[in-house]
Amino acid sequence: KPCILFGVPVQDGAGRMGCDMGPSAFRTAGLITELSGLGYNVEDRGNIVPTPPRELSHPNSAIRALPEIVAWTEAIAEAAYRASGEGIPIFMGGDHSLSAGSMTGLARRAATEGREFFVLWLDSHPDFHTLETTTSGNLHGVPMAYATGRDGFSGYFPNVDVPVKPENVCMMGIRSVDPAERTALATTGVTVHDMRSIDENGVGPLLDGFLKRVAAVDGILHVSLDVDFLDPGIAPGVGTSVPGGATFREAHLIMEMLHDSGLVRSLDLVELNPFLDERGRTALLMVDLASSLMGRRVLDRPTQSYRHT
Ligand code: DIR
Ligand code: MN
Ligand code: MN
Ligand code: MN
Repeated sequence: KPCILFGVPVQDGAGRMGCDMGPSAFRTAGLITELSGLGYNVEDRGNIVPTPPRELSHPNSAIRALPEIVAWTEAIAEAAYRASGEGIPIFMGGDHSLSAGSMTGLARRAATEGREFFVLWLDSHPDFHTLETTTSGNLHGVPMAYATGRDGFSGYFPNVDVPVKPENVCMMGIRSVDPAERTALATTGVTVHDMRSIDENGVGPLLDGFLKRVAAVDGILHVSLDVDFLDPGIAPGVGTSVPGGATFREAHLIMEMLHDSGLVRSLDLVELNPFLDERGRTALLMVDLASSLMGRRVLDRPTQSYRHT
């Protein structure tokens, strides 16, 4: 299957500017060459253009850039739905609000194919605010709540025809949760492996359990990788870094296991802020991780088979 790349230079969902340079940084860091080198047919479809924004306002006056993010979500969801019928879409962000579009577009694709849809969410944040509960007003904090069909988005965001089932979502790396998110997570079926859980169990066994669940029902898997999943020591190029993140090897092990599973159908690379990066090192690391996910390996070795039988 071809890799279909989209730049998504959205930055209005984040609290500071710079994510609009993300797609350029991914291209400059060599993502296309890396994927081609792995044997993929790579199509860079350029940058997504949002639909024209409409006037929209919400009673929560903290919310910033609602019309713009709604416009992005419409365009991204459509691109995600179409491209996932032809290949493996990779969304080069852009802030994490883009996942409102990618997840809902992919969920619709899965439903079209009669397949169960799963999301692996690699982030220090759950991004589980609704429009009512966000206090920062930054809409990169809401995509998971939106895609799982939580209340309060209708009349603002596009209707979610096919919500993501919370019990099909696995979050890893979580270490910054706002009070309203904590309450909501406690009563939904989302699996949350916070950093403590990673410390206690290791990423391998935690991810293995999730991949087995996906494979058992022949599901399709979307991976959403936020730069701030990684420890700020190795990934400084992000506006919302949180100490105590995933190490280089934890992140690569996850990517390698994902590749071996053969279950991944689409990928978001989000929150890269090249203005905050150090000579491109975060961009290069993200490209490295994407390459691992797409099949780069050090040695051939027997792999755990997750294939549905
Ligand atoms: C915080 C930070 N929970 C908020 N969120 C994100 O603003 O709602 N930072 N996504 O990257
Ligand atoms: Mn995020
Ligand atoms: Mn985050
Ligand atoms: Mn069967």
